[in-house]
Amino acid sequence: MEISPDFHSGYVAIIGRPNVGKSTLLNKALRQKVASVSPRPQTTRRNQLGILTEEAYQAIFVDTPGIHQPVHKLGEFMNQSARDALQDADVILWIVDASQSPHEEDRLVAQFTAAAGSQAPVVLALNKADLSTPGRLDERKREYSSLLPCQAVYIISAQTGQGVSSLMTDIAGRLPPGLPLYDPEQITDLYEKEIAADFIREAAMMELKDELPHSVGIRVDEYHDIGDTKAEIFATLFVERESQKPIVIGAGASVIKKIGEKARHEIETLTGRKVYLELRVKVMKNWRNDPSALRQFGYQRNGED
Ligand SMILES: Nc1nc2c(ncn2[C@@H]2O[C@H](COP(=O)(O)OP(=O)(O)OP(=O)(O)O)[C@@H](O)[C@H]2O)c(=O)[nH]1
Ligand SMILES: [Mg+2]
Repeated sequence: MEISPDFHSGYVAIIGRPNVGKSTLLNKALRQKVASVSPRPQTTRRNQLGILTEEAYQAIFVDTPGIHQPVHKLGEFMNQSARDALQDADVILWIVDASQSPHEEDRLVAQFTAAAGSQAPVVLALNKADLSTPGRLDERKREYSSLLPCQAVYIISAQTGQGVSSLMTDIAGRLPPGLPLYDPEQITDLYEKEIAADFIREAAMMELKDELPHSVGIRVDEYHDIGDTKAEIFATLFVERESQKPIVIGAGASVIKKIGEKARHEIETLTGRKVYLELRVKVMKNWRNDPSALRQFGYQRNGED
């Protein structure tokens, strides 16, 4: 790829409260699914880069966990990850759900962003426009932009793609001049093994109800590529209580089978390989408050052992 002398590159922190569509937008921008998405809040648990290299720019998006009121060490880690992304950002892309008025957590996002003291411009994206009407959107635009000074406001649907290319053009125009920071072929910073763990958790989020999806932690125990066309993956789903184990397994292993099928399909699409996936379920008491368990699941900040 030939790099033009007026190339631009930089980091774009995608921030917002849980469930507003941050990861959906990342996947849409990259035209490929690398980040897990689910209808439940707190799907994303750690920062993930999504690298978009176009002819004139490289935008390094940082998908972050939704900012919320934490009740576990895991939640504190998640909020801190989002704050780290704010520190390093050249552009802050604040996503909100345009089908709803601001929540308490949206105010928390605004506070965190203001407190980060970043010089980076804030671009507000009112997402899920497909669920709203033009009159309502005007009202939401006023409500959200009163929470934090924003340099630009876009109305988008990360799901349908409406408004996404105008938003990308705006962001590209705000990136500082500079050479690409990543190989133009690279799409994300996570290994396939880590994305596989996220896709298994995404499938668990879809299949399980109430608090249970949030109690699940995934460890990929073995990941073997077999030639160029196959992969073999062995993973463990950890739950927090003995009583949760039979629910995750389901009658006749029906639930764990469904989780496995969904996850296998996503991993096959990502890797282009035929995947053999074996899942088992174990209990690790109160792991969301256990620093060593959090490390095992990859929930640790850069530079921390
Ligand atoms: N109708 C509609 N649904 C959307 C849109 N964008 C995202 N969603 C849905 O909203 C839900 C949450 O999407 P995610 O991308 O996981 O949201 P997130 O902000 O990354 O959430 P966390 O990772 O929990 O912080 C999913 O069910 C998406 O399909 C949109 O533009 N329109
Ligand atoms: Mg997410």
